[in-house]
Amino acid sequence: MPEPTPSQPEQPIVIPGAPPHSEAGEYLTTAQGAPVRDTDHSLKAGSRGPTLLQDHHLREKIMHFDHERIPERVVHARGNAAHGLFRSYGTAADVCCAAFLAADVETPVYVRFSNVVGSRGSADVVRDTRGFATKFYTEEGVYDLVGNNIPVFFIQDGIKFPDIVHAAKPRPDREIPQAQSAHDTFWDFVSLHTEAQAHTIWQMSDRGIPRSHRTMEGFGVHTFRLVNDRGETTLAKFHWKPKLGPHSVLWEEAQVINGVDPDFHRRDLADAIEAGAYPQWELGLQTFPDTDDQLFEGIDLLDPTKFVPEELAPVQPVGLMTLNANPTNYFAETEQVAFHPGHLVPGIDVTDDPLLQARLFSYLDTQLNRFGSTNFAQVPINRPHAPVSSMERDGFMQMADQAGVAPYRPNSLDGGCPFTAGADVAGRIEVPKELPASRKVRESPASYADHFSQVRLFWLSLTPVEQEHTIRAYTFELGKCYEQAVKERQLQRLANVDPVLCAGVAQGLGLPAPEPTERLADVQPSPALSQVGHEWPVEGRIVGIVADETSDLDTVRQVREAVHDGGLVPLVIAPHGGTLEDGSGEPVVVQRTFLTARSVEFDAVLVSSAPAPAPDAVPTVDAKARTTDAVTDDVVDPRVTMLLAEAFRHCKAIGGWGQAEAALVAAGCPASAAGVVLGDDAVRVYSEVAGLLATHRVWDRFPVALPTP
Ligand code: HDE
Repeated sequence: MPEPTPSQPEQPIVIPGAPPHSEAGEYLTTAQGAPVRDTDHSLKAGSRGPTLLQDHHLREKIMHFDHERIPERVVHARGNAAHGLFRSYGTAADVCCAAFLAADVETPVYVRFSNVVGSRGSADVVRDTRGFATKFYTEEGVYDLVGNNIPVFFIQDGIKFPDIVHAAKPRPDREIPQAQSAHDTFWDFVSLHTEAQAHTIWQMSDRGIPRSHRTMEGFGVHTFRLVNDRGETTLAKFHWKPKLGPHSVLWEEAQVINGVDPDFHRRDLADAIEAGAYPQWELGLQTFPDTDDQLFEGIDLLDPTKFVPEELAPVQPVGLMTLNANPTNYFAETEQVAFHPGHLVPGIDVTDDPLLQARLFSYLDTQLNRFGSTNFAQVPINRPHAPVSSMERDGFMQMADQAGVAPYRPNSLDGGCPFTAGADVAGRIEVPKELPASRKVRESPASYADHFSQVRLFWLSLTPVEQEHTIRAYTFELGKCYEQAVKERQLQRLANVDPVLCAGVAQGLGLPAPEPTERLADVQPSPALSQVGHEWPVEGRIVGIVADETSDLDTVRQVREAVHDGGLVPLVIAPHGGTLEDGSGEPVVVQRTFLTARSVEFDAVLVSSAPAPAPDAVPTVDAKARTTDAVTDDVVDPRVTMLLAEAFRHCKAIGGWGQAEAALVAAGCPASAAGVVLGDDAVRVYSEVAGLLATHRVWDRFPVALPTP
């Protein structure tokens, strides 16, 4: 009998001498490493003859290609991701013993942002909820915080998840519409399941169309149970706060973006990281005493359609996450990353929230479907950075060369290894919590019956301009429905939220505004819910600079440098690609042309000239961009006037010098309007524009008039 040997951590097989897979080899090879001389012609009986079955290279190449796809995620199919680092402040140590939350601990992370409804190839900036899933590779194992950008969810019990998803996904008969909720089945479901109104109003607000993943908040949604070193428990909600602040696009921008750049969010994140403008989020905790009733200020902490206003429980920062590297391979990393809300580490436990409980079932199942194997945890992006010493064995695509002869416990042959962790460690994940005596029932607690008070709270916390956007979003979505009964039912739900909201939507739909069927809740607004009225850092924001050969290029160079030095991204927009030159100084490199630029890409626009129509402007087509009848001849390139008119309409800060005013006049933008800065000192003009950008948009350019009920 051999001597007992302890089990080894599972490791992928490393055969001595096997080099890593690479496309930079000396020559093309088959999957077996044999040299390939010709990959363009299959092996045939003569140049016109039938293909020979013996062509192994052909069969291998085609077989592999045929199997390149794995099933896309049933929800959150469209996503993009980045690597980064989480550095903990240590401020959570009193409530949570997780090693990665101890002071100054640095933990690698992989974060995947996603849209919920659309398929993998759908457009980015649709109105939808966004996923915000973070994998922390901690020294105690993988911890996944699988959250969204909205702190409440559609349903209170996970058993309804297939129903809401079937309702939100395209209709089963025609498979339309793609990636949006503006259709009958969605509104049918959410108006019948009134608990869904809590989530829906967030989605209809500007939160449903984020400007960037970099300007998105994240929420763990459920309440979790934290445990400290002394075994004491605290209930907590997780928050991600973006350093750049939470910002959104306008609906018209979103519609344009989905046409001109369906990969807008994906490109934005990757470009920012590549440019070194690393996005950052602070992780924060709202904490609550772990009382028997699991209520806080009357709010049921187990009801995932409820949030706790920050004014009642401030978000306490516990660490900073920086995303600093793009993935090398989309499929290997972003498509194969497998999150699970049950991937927990000592110090963090789940609660009895029935939505969370159902999620604990779902994610393993979904990974089995996607990977076709139980061994997905061995894919490099999913591998814990902590040693793995499980007794799970074999299965499809087993990568680990597991040593030891006794994959069972107890054993004496492998020296009893691996030993189980002590209660001091593992007991911090599965907290021995007493449960009240109860009956086996299919029902919800009475507190779950309140479906409108927080919807009203959210509505009343928005500024008028955000309320106006929300009214328009509901009106757009319901306006796309065919079924009159669905529209009327949803209007009835809005009547239970607020008369102004209901009147605005009713007006747009051409329907009478119904009376509420419930007494309107008396709630205290939470200013923290509004995205307007604060100032935020402007680093990483995009500034377009319109220029041509008539511009003073020295000034353009200076402004570009000032934008760059401020940590923003300057993009020169010119009549043609290549460079602008004036015979002195460095040529000015052009990043966008009048043809390729569209206003929606820029957070602010600077104008250094009034460029005449470029040779590639097509008068009969591009003249459609003309915004005022007063202009009879195009003195300014119509693509430039369109860019300015759109930026103006979308409340973006606009600055100009030189002949800029002529361009603005041609675009129909009054130079005296709020947020239009003209002057001779271009750098000064820019710095005023950057100041305006701190509030994201010039909100007071167009005063808001809300309907009267
Ligand atoms: Fe998910 N969810 N979910 N979910 N979810 C999935 O798992 C599910 C819920 C969230 O980037 C799936 O790996 C059920 C809430 C994110 O890979 C699936 C229920 C929240 C992602 C699944 C919920 C989320 C998913 C599909 C109700 C916010 C993308 C692919 C009980 C807190 C993760 C996958 C990524 C993905 C099921 C509710 C967030 C099918 C059954 C609430 C961010 O397993």
